[in-house]
Amino acid sequence: MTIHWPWGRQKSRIVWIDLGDLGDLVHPEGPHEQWQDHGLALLRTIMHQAGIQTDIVSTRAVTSWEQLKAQVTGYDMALMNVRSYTFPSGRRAAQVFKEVNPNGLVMAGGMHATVAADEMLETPEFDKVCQGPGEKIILDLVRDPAAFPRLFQGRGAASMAEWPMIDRTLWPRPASREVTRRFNWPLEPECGWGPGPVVTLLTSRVCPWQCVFCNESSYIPNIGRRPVDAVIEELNYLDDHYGVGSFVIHDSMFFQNPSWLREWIEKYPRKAHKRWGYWAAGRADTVRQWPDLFEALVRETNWNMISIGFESGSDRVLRLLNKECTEEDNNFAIDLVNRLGDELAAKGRIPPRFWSNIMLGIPGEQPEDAFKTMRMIKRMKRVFPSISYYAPYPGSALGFQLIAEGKSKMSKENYHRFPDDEKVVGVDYNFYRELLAGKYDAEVNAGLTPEEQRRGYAGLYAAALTKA
Ligand code: B12
Ligand code: SF4
Repeated sequence: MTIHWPWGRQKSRIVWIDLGDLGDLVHPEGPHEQWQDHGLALLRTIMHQAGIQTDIVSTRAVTSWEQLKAQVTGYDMALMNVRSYTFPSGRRAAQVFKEVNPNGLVMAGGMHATVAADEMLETPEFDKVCQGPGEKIILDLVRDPAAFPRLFQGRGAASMAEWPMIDRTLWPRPASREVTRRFNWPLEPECGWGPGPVVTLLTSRVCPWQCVFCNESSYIPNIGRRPVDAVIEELNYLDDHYGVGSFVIHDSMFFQNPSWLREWIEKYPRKAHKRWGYWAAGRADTVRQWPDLFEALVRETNWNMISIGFESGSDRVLRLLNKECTEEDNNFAIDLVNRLGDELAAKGRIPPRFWSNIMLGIPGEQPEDAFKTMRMIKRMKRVFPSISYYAPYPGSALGFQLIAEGKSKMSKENYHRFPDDEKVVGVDYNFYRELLAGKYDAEVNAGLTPEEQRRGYAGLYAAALTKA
């Protein structure tokens, strides 16, 4: 039996290995690598409720593979949720696990297993690889792994209404005093979007659009949305137990399904202990399609961090991306949020701000397209720009195409790239570095008002590059 801090004595023969870069829960570089994994929490909750106890370790809570080795010694089974950006740490963790438990089984599922099974199968340490959702299969799998072939299809619930409320105490703990102090475990830390303690939650799982850099609907099966009442009950429960400061709705697309949203507008202000502000995602075209619904969400439910996947300010690139949004849609959403922000700020309320997702370095993008994108960001009065160089992830149509053409620079060793890494062959990254450093401000500022021109100082946009 091994004893390892901070989880204490080994209690089970099964261990979940939470994935991410070494040290992310010891001395994180930024807030987003501290978010917890809902796939892991859901499956672990289901197991514990069925009487199958598990332990947890995390590659994020150690600073070397040797430390992990000591923590995983003595287990019969390891379970992991592998996404493309955690594939390198998942693969390494599987190897470490096998070194110390040669007869132990490693069972992995998750997005990378779903979209890049070939890479999972090339790694001999993965004994079982589950594609797709795992909630209806996890118990059978751990009870009788031998009944499953090496690669198999998972089974999901028809609706998120069937999911249990996740037990957040099953998440890994922050692993240094400094991080523990501000983490609010088992809730999550502030990241600048709203006051802590922060709750992350999901109300829906799949987005029906088909943007070529994402197209989740082609690999995440449809599943009914979580009932509004269950979302509010969970928030109230967490408030009773830990105190809630604000929350983050991790849905890929919150602003869909108008009847659900109307029910949310009707019930959340009335039934929740407080009208906590929250972060959630939408699209510019649907903001334009349902402006009244959007305004009501902002005004009545305190949707004050509005994540929009603008991606580009150029119609030409938006078409290349099959974004199905236009420059006009983007401008409509920007004008509306600017106006609403002014109005709410004048009343002393927290004005809504954009979390604006932007991609640069999209294959086929011309300098003028990129200038338009930067110009678009400057039209936003209140914005956190989240800029990344386009990354060809497997699973997406464009990602698969570039991988097949040999143009992806993302590798098994380094899927999870840093923002300023080069990701696609043939893209002039030097141009983008100079653009973000302000070299082309004259071109970007053309046609903008003096106030808009002043927004964003040299370096701000470079600093806004996110890990991707
Ligand atoms: C929330 C979220 C985030 C959050 C938090 C991530 C976290 N710590 O969990 C944040 C905002 C930080 C984030 C960031 C990014 N994300 Co993200 N994210 C999501 C999102 C919207 C939800 C994830 C989730 O909780 N799903 C719900 C749970 C229940 O599902 P699940 O984890 O997949 O688990 C299920 C199955 O996979 C399976 N399963 C999982 N593990 C196991 C294990 C076993 C043994 C078995 C049998 C089954 C099984 O069963 C589970 C239940 O059904 C997904 C899209 C989506 N709708 O899933 C994208 C997604 C995972 N992200 C993605 C990407 C690309 C990113 C970024 C790189 C984006 C960017 N360019 O910046 C960054 C990278 C972050 C980083 N640097 O670390 C991609 C991953 C693509 C891929 N091929 O892996 C997705 C799929 C979105 C997309 N279509 O592009 N993300
Ligand atoms: S990028 Fe956004 S809108 Fe497009 S498919 Fe993905 S989640 Fe949906």
